[in-house]
Amino acid sequence: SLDIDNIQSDILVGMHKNTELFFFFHVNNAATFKSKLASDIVPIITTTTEILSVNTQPITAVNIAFSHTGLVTLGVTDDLGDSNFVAGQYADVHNASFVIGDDPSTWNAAFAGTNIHGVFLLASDTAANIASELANIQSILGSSITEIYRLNGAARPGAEQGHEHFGFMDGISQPAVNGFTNPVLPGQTSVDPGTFLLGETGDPGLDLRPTWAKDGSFLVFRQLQQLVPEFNQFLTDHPLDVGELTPEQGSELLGARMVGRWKSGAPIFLSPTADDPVLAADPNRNNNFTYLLDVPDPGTENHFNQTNCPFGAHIRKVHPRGDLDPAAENSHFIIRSSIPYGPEVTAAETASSTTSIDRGLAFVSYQASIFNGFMFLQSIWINNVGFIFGKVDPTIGVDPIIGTLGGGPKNISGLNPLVPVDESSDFHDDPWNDVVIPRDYVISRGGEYFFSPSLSGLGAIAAA
Ligand code: N7H
Repeated sequence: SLDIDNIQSDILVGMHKNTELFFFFHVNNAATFKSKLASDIVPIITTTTEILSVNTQPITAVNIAFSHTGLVTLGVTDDLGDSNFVAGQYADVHNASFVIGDDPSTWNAAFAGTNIHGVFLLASDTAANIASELANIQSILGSSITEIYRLNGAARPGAEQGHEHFGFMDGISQPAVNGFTNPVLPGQTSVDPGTFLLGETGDPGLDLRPTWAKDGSFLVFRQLQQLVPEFNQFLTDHPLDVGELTPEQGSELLGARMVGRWKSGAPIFLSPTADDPVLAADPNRNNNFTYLLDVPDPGTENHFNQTNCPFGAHIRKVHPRGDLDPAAENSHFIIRSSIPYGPEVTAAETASSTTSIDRGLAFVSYQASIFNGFMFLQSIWINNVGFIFGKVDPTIGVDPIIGTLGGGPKNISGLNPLVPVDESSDFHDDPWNDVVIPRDYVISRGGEYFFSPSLSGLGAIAAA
């Protein structure tokens, strides 16, 4: 079993709070910083054990992670065995081999380059608690750090709690971690802890890691802006004309087929024509499916039938349950710990169908290999018009929610459930590509790659 007293809380369970601050900093004085890290910061870092029980949860949970330049600044020169981490996320904007799809001109200046050395994650029930913990940390560290940027995340209010800004329930599907997750829910895939934690069984870089890096994880942070009124206008303008649906229902269906789940969270594969909030709320059923059809000739049907779920639906692109062989699928799991940022859409924004206030998702994923995790999903699956591989249609399209073709229009096949269910149809004709998404509704504002060490690993960094 895992040493969960030594693993930071966000990696395996998340922060379990409704407000979260991402505080990005630069280290000015490494010696002072390291001495305070050992004496005063490590003792306030929240462990996995602490977050698991309400009795031991702190008022404000605190995690810390470092970029590569941050570690170097602190005198840590060990190679962690991850080249994406070493180069930093900004370098991957210009990566010609693996396209994450970002336009550098939309990046927040704070993220451009490698100026960020570390990030504090502070999570609590109220912004006031976070402000007071931040003040505490700033008084401990004094002028040894400078703030570079901050992003305030918060759960959406009222009935939208748990839903991201487009309105879809988030945080439903996570991989189970062998030796940790208990119980494993129906439909959850169990993977080795080394998929997420360095130095554990299944770590793809097991031989490369310095001992102090054990039980740390790479944290990918992305500020993903969402153009909510524009997205809603697109759905309103393109209701799917299927059966007896009203235009409103046709628009709902289009959104659900882009995501792969209804706004409630119910998977469209199990409930293809209408939302099912009871299914959505049942953890024993809401993940219990693959995309393999239960029909007389599934081998053939699975290659072209998109009636229940488009090949390109967001949750199918990033977790193609059963579409690939298990080995190919299971090495690309990430643990997500994202939270929305920014206010609710205003009446003026709705009326004009135009975003004027920045809002979106403060995306966080954990993985033991940035390439196998975030990078692979983003470049080989999400932004690849040919993925899911092996289907009859060779131009499935990019992920309709977060995929990009340089900001331009995206042809996505299978969004309309009435696309051919007959293999003899000419799949190069328009019916496969009958919904064109005119622009991106998710825009990257930048991010960075970090390493979230174990508590003993933080001690080793302080002593470096
Ligand atoms: Fe996604 N969305 O609201 O449409 N995502 N995502 N994501 N995402 C998921 O199952 C969304 C993003 C994954 O196991 C749900 O928990 C939005 C990135 C993975 O079946 C919804 C953004 C990456 C899963 C959304 C965004 C991923 C997942 C369903 C950006 C990886 C689990 C809720 C603004 C690089 C899939 C759930 C599975 C689920 C949305 C970003 C990956 C509703 C709006 C960048 C692996």
